[in-house]
Amino acid sequence: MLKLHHAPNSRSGRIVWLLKELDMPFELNAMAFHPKDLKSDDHRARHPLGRVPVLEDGDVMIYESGAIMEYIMARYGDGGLKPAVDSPDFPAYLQWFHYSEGMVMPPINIIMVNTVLLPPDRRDENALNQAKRLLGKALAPINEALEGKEYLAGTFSAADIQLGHASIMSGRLGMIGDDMPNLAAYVERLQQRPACQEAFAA
Ligand SMILES: N[C@@H](CCC(=O)N[C@@H](CS)C(=O)NCC(=O)O)C(=O)O
Repeated sequence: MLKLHHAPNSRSGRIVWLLKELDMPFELNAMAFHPKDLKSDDHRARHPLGRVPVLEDGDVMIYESGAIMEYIMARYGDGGLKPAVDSPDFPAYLQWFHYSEGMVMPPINIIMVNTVLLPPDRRDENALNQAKRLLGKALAPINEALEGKEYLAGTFSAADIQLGHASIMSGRLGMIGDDMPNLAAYVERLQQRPACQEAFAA
């Protein structure tokens, strides 16, 4: 059975979300989001940086949330949650799937570091403000792309998990303003999905 190495309120929720959407059984190794677990010798043997998510599948050990999503869909997804290669939705699927780690998560990381993770005396106000501006700029095209649409690439797909998760995080950081109504409605829509709710509760 697949085993997901997980910490709450982290990107490993994306994998829980995907597995729940696919209705696949899996074992969860729920660690604390704390160096005592993430930087332990056991976990560093799974991921050299001591990060999550990591997926274990028999002899396979794989990290990077996007790679894990693709791995699960390719081996077990039966063509679901991803447009076919010759579908007109396929380029948008690829673009938005990768936009999550490429454009949205980098400023989110800086915001998290300078609000939650570092002690107040080590936080950098300039870096925080710059990251907030960058995140606002990165979210605007998602809001535009969602004009008149429910999902990013045709019907609900793994791009909506990968970038949807980052969008929900952005909302929690107070970064989805009144000027982004499509994105706000999208986040609401995603949060109605039972698999999304289970992922954020895991
Ligand atoms: N690009 C990686 C990022 C992995 C990552 O940074 N995970 C965070 C949780 S969201 C983590 O494990 N942080 C713990 C740490 O930095 O010590 C992915 O998408 O899996």
